[in-house]
Amino acid sequence: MVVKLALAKYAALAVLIVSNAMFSVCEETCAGNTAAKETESKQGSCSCGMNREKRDVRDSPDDYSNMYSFEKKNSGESPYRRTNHMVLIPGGTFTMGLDKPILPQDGEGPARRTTIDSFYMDVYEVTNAEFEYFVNQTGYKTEAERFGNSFVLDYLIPNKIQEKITQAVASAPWWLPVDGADWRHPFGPGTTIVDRMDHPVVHVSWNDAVEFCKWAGKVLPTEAEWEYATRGGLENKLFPWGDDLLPNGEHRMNIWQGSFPTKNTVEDGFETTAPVTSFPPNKYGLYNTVGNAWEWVNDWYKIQHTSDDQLNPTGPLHGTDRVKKGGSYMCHKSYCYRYRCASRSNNTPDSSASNLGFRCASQKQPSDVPVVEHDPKLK
Ligand SMILES: [Ca+2]
Ligand SMILES: [Ca+2]
Repeated sequence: MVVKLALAKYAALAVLIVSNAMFSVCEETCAGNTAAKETESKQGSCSCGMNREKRDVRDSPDDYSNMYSFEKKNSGESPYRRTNHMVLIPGGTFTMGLDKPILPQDGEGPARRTTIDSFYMDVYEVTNAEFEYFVNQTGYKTEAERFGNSFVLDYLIPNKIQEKITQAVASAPWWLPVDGADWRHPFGPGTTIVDRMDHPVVHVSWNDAVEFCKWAGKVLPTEAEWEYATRGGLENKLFPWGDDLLPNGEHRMNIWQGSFPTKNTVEDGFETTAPVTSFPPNKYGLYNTVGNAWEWVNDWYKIQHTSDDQLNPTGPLHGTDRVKKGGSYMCHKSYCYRYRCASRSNNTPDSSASNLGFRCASQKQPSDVPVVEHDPKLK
């Protein structure tokens, strides 16, 4: 029987044990602080609940990669149109974070002037096609595949699968761990990516994302790089195109319309993930930074920041969770107002879910990767 404890959502110890203790919730983000209590009562659940138990967190991706020796299984070309393009993000100084944070419990503030050197950023979220190409070449198995499960929104799980699930998460009862859910089976066994090869890959952990970027000759962006690139040269705007959610009445990203988590009216055209080429790009030519899939960035997560000026910040030296940015198709303002440039959330590096993906960056001119030009008028 599926156990859902919505009434216990904000219990002090937000750990629900049904059959065995495999999962815990991120108490810090869900519990928040007293100053943020009112906001927090409506927020803080969209990303929690899908942290794995912190039994397998490693301090260094190098430690992790030692577990694998990639085999060159297939050196053929990808049968799909490649979407590994990058764009040069011109260096500059911007205001990172907010002096009046909308979700203070997430560490959105304070604002700090932050200078970023020029770097290259993937134009698109990494797609299923690109990830399959990586897997075909290397034989890589994701953590969800090795753990044997991953988190899926209950609304999207076929009934036959849902009936067998015996665990849920107190802070976010709509997240269910599904045996056999992984990047090839985004909603569980029997589901497929064949009709969504140009959608963002999901069910990839931070560790998986690092391994992909390494294979591609790239790295994960820092949080500051991600936010700088997402803002597209606009200062202090909520979204990559400005402050208006629906400029000229048009949807500009893939989030949730309706009533979360039970009714999605799909006014933006997409119930789950969308092709990574959907919606207009920002002024740096980047697509779907906000919405569609959450995106891992390199930094460890903390919620306290200095207001001092920053130069190419790389985040804390240590931590337990990694930062993710941009929100996803599951975000609704009432529960997860995190589809803004300054929004942030966190998960343990081995966590995975049906709305969490990534894109890569590079500090140097990437080799063997197409670099596209953004409109020079928009510098
Ligand atoms: Ca949508
Ligand atoms: Ca995104």
